[in-house]
Amino acid sequence: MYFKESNGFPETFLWGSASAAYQIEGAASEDGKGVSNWDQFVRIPGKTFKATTGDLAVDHYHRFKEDIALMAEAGLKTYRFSIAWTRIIPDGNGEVNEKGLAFYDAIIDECIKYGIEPMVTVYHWDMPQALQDQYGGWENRQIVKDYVRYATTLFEHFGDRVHYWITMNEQNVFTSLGWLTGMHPPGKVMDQKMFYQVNHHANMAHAYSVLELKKRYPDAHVGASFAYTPGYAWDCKPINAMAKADYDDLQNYFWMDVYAYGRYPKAAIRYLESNGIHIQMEAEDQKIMKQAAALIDFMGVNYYQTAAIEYNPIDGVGMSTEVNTTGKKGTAKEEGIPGLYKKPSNPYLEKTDWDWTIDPMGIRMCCRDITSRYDLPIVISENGLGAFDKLEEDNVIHDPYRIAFLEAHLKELKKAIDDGCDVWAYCTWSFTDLLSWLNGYQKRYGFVYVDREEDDTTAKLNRYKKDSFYWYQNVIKTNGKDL
Ligand code: BGP
Repeated sequence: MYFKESNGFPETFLWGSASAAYQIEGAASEDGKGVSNWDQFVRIPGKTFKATTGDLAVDHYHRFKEDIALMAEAGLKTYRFSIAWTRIIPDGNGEVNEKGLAFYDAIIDECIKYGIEPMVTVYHWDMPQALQDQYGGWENRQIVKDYVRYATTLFEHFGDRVHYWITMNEQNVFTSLGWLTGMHPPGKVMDQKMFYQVNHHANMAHAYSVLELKKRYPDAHVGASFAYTPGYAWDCKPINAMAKADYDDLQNYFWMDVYAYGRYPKAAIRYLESNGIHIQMEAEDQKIMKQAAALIDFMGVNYYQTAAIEYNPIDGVGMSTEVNTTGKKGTAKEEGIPGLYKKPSNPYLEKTDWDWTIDPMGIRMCCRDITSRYDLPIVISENGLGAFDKLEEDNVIHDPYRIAFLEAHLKELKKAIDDGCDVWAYCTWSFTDLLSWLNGYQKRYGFVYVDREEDDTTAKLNRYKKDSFYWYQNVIKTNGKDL
């Protein structure tokens, strides 16, 4: 829709940036931290670009004061970060580690000192390896109890100062990559039954923790962050429009409907059952899912790209177990689900060097769809551009491509707000450069350059502000008025 005048961003808008513990902290075995599934998985040859690990990452563990001071200089209103379960309960379900709590106390207090609202992700993929070894981690229903105990420990300890909580980061991604494509731990390939079961356990872990949080802090704001890739029907052939409906039910609403309505989409469940996949539920599950759905305050959206959706014949392409992790454009492969849909390359959109489509309008599509379907407030919990950056003489970094990317997305987000979407926050991915799970350190996202490459031994770890730092600083200062 078109509006003659824009109301712009609300005065209370939370301009922010996001990170995740494994990607930023380092200090992998300090102060009692336990081993996570990622600490272990990255050691399997061939899993990550140039065998990178988060052992050192960008050493945020020791440099968080410097990093948060830079956030304050940029004017951030919120900082979204995740807590490493292995720092709080090193073996997943045993003793609580006071030093772990103290580390996040210090981060939270540092944020508050500068008037930055801490936004905490309970789980951003790094599960204690001990739980994998004890009972198979997410594959066992026991994880729900252990997760809820861990989450409740956080709510009780930090809930007096943290008003925004994200239970799960991209549940759709860690389950799909963990049990379908094998690219994330535990590295299982096309174990469809387990994938849906694991996902259900994650739904219950989310739901029970929402209830525990609201018992203690009824005014806390809580949601989950969904990796939302809106789909466009390839053309106006009805079969492609139906493929898009299938895609939405199985790839998007399969998660968002659970968070917002407490139920799975009917057509998706019918499809799974007709393929012999029956999600095992306990008697109370549906009731608990609904109770949690009634209590969530926002839909968290990690938005990076859109997909074109075309009908895929029964003998068509399957899921790809390879992705472009090198930054050599054009190396990603088409993928899909035979008999339902596939995702051909969209000829109308540019792509990043890692073959992610660049589609600013997609962020508005996300907001519009969530508003129409769920009428929930929205937190954009991630959005950003992974790119090669160059540190030049005098330690300057010119990244006009990142500024153009973010600016175009913010213009569309502003339109979404004019459309009536209740958007509370926008977090860029990321603030400093950090480790990209599978793509090493060369795929950079930050406003602040971190002087390191793949090899830990040559890492200098100095922080340098990129041009985009100053650009974002001005956007925040003017509350997006100049966009
Ligand atoms: C999201 C994750 C983030 C981050 C981001 C960029 O899926 O929540 O943790 O990594 O994507 O992805 P990548 O590092 O693969 O480029």
